[in-house]
Amino acid sequence: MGILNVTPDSFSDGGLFAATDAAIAHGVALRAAGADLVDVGGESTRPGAARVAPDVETARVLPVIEALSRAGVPCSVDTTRASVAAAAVAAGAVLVNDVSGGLADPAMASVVADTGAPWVLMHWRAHSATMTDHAVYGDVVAEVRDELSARVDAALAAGVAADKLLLDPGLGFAKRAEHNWALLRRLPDLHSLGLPLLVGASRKRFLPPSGHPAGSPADVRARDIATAAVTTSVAASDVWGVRVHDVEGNLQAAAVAAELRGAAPTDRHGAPA
Ligand code: PMM
Repeated sequence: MGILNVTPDSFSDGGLFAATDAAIAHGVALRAAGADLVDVGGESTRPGAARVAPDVETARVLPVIEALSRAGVPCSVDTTRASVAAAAVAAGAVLVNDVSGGLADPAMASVVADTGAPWVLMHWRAHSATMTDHAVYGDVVAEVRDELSARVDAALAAGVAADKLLLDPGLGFAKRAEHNWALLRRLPDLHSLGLPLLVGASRKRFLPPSGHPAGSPADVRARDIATAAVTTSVAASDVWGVRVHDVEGNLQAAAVAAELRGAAPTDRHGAPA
């Protein structure tokens, strides 16, 4: 899954792709680099970020999803809002990536059930403005697993089919570095929930290196190497996907994991080579 943040304040692309045309071009490039899905988001979830109005979020993502879908690029929508998810699926999005796991908007579950779209439930405790206050755990892996399990129960109760659900541990969301590492170390524990897993470590602050000024372009891009290392490791524990900025580098990392597992090599879009 390639990341396309259509947000002027995104920490990872510095707002470079905020303009719709540039965003569409970047989405096409992510697909050409081998992304199975391009994840289009219009609201920054950087720690401390303020929320944007629903109409601003919709105006950022809809034209991009429409254009990419028309061009044959499969898109997901990264949103916690039911109204944005509904409009995005109508515009062609094939999956709803909800970082709140359905907690932020009580209408999300029924919208997802109505559309029949697959739904990523990410582990989440609070909106970005206050999430660092919630980074308190006894056993982080057990708590994330239990809280995700509760979100699955809520989704099923709302009529979403079990085979449409995917889970994500939510690295960096209400989690300090030690929590992120514990989740990566014990990722197989989350397989006990019996659903496909998505992992989003790309360029996050807990990864090395930490030497550059925080948020500088060198700092952000340097973490692509550590991101690829994480991908090799999680691919070995059989995750469904990784959400990344550098599609090409992470495909190479996944290819290494496939060789080490003795799995059949796949082409860039996942079909047997
Ligand atoms: N991380 C971010 C945004 N959306 N979605 C999922 N499913 N998992 C994540 O870890 C995740 C996400 C924040 O990262 P970004 O600002 O680089 O997009």
